[in-house]
Formats: sequence, C-alpha cells, structure tokens
Amino acid sequence: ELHYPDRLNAAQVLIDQAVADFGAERTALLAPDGSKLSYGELQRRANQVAQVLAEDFGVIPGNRVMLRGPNNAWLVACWLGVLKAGAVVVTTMAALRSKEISQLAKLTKPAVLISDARFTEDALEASSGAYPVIPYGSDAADDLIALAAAKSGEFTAVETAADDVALLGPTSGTTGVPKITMHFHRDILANADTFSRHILQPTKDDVFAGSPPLAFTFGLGGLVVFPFRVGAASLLTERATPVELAQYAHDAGATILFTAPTAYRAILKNGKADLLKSLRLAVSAGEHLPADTWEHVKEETGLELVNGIGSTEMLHVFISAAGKDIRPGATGVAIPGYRATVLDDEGNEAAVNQPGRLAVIGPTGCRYLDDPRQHNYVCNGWNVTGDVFFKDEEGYFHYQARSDNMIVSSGYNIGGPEVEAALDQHPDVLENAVIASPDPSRGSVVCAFVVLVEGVEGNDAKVKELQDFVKATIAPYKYPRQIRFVSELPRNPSGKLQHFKLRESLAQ
Ligand code: 3SK
Repeated sequence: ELHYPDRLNAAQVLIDQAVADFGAERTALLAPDGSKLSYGELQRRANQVAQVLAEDFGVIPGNRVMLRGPNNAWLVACWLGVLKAGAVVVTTMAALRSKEISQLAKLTKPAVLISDARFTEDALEASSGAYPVIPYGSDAADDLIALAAAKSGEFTAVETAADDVALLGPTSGTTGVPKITMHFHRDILANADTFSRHILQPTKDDVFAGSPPLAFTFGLGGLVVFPFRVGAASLLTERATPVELAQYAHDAGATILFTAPTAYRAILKNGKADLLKSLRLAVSAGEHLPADTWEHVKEETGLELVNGIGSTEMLHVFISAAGKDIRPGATGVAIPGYRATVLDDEGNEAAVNQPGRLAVIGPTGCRYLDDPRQHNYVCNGWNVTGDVFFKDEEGYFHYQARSDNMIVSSGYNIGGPEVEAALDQHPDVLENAVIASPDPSRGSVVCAFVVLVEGVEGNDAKVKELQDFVKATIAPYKYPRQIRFVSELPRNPSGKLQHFKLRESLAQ
C-alpha cells in the first residue's frame, strides 16, 4: 500500500526534494556529446520555466500546457516547470503534424504550447493564434530560453493535491480519435514506487538510458521519474539508431537501459552486443519480447532482459519480473502494488492456461478525459487492457496478441484506423484497410491493403507516392511500410470491414 501526503506536487518531489536529499551538484542529465546538467542547474531551469509561464503567460494552476520536442534537458525542465506551476502537462510526440496537434488541442484545450524551435512550424499552423506557441532554441527575443534567462530561478512549487491531474497522455485510438489519459501527481510517483523500486531497485549511482520519447509514458518513467526519484542520472538522446543508443549508453557508463525488443535485436544483428555488457539491467517493453530474443541477448551479453507490459492508461509497467523470477517467454507476474488476472468473454476469471483479456488493478489506472470509451476500459474496477494473455500454473502471464487493431512497430503504438483515414484522403485511393504485418526486426509493420480508383495503376511509383502522402499527413513513423493493391476488401454482410481476413491472407 502506497501512502502519499494529501498535498503533493510530483515535480517538487522529483527535483526540489532530490536537490535537498542528494545535493545540487549531483548529475541529473547527460547528453551524448558529454555535456551534463546537475540537479541544481535543472531545478533553476525548471523554476525559470514556471516563472515564465506564470508571470509572462498568465498560466494558472489547472491550465494545460502542451509540450513538444525530442528528449533533451530543456524538455525535462519544461515538464518539471509546468508541474511546479501547478499546471497540467500534455505530452505530444515531436513528429506530429499540424492536423494531429489540432486534434489533440481540441481535446485538451491547452493554454500554451511549448515547442522545440525545430518543430514550431506545425505547432503554429495548428494553433493559428488560438493559444500562444512558445519556442525554445530559436534566436527570437521571445524564445523561452531568452525569457527564462531574465528570471530569478526562485519558484516555490504550487501545493497541488495528490489527486490533482498532472499529466494528460494521449494514446492512439482504434477509431482514429485519440484518447486522452489523465494521471494524478501521486500516479507519477506510484510508478517509481512500484515497478522501479521493486523490479529495478535503482540507486543514486545508476545511470539510466533509453530510446522511448518522454511523450510516451514508458520514456517518461524510465528516463525522468525513476532516476530522479533516487537521485540517479539519465542520459537523453534526441535521435539515435539502436546501435548509436548502445554506443552512447556505453560511453556514458549507463547501467540501466530502456528500449524495445526491436532495438535489442538490431544491436545484436549489428555485432554490437559488447556495448551492452557493462549494463546492470536491460528493460524490454513497449512490444512483445519473444523467448528467442531473450535467449539471444542472454547468450551474447549475459544480460537477462527484464520484460514488462505497461500501458499509457496504467501509466507504466504493471507486470514484470527480474533476476531469478524471470521465466523466458513469459512477461512476468503482477508487480507489488498491482493485481492482474485474465478475463473470459463473460467477464469471469479465465481458467489457468486459457487465453482471455488481461485485466489489472493498482495504484494507477485508466481515466479517459471526457470519453465514453472509459466504460470499455474499466469494468467492475478492473482495467481491461487491449491485450490477450494467459496465466500459467505459477501465476506468470504470457502474451498472446492485441485484441484491437493497434499496430506496435519498433515500440511505437500506431492506430490502424488513423493510417486508414490518412490514406483515404489521397485522391487515387478508393478504399483501404490497415493491419499489422509481422516483421522479424520491428515486431510488426503497418501494412495497407488499397483499392485504387478505376484507371489508376498500382505500381512501385504509386506505393512510394502513397507512402509519402501519409508521411506528410500524419507523423511519418506511422506510414505503411507495406502496401498491397487489391480489387476489393473483405466485408461482412452488414458491410463491416473484416480485418481478420486480411491478417489471414498474410499468413497464407
Ligand atoms: O508496454 C507498453 O506499451 C508501455 C506503455 C506505457 C508505459 C510503459 C509501457 C511499457
């Protein structure tokens, strides 16, 4: 059972408390170029961001502030500064296009959008003056960094309630409309005090590293919340291939790595297993970890990957195992603080070894912002995830499949319907359907079945044209790596698309 005071500001704990407990001089953040930022310097930056927001932009507690940028020290300072000001962070992927930002802004109603200067174009197009866009990293006089430099760096965190909303985390919906998960200040600490504390057992001497963006709660936990909760350091990389990540982590003396199975496979494939040997722990989540990947990593590096499943709805990992508790091929058991089960179609607990929907209860949980889909996710107190698992005799959970058509590719969650909607906008596309196609290196890739309008030829040039079109319409990482031209799509008698038939056709 976790106990937090009624008045709790997660940023006050993660930065002010860390400075008090571990010292201002301790390294908080590292970058691949060898630069470092201490806890004291980061605290000052976060305070300055809070001052800019409150004093220059009139941000008040409860306002929402959208953040957009790759993983770096300024993004972390902004994240902490927004929370210290009592406002609510809305995390977004830097790669999102204006249409996607507008959609999220419509749902979350930000008072302000703070954007890395390299990504302001889409942000400005999306806002079209409805809310201010504050760039950071430009030469402009109104750049956040310039505005921050004029501030004292003294700011007392707003005394938010433990169950005030701190974070709005979007998750791609299967209907094309994103869902916005709401998380409280206490939820942010709860992940550190359950998964991190019991499974990773970090100390202040650990150095965390990893690939997931801070806009994905997998990255936020692993690269900010977990290290800062114990006064450890975190290496942030803006953009790195798996091999570059392994090299940076090695050079920075990283001890705990967070990435997806795809990246571990790529590191081994490129003959760079040695770079991982100095790690104390390597965490694999975001997509299914097959037993042979686990064995291969063990053979090549001696490391026993810590597998885990989490969700944006639950904020972070809730099933995992480490050390002697690991069973290769299984995801693990419910971590202390959480309970998990498998439900059958009637909502009853499924028998041992019988697949069903994975359900979980714990200190974090799903609260969608103003969204009727809440009723599908939370039933009788159980958070019913979109994953099919079975539980074995020992209580270990084994992944089977995703029960919706969310495509998990290289650790990115991509809603199939969103890609379908983008393709549909192309004048040559009559209709289309998108599914996951199994891929040995990425886990899955986005595969689109496309019916072209009459007279248009489906050839390699058209494939490239449609791919470029999707990349320009939605975040480029969502583009269909495979496109198959077909004369019609399978539908049931009431006209509903039968995605499962397309999946079957891939398997043949
Ligand atoms: O397993 C996942 O996909 C996940 C999602 C959110 C946060 C953490 C994780 C591991």
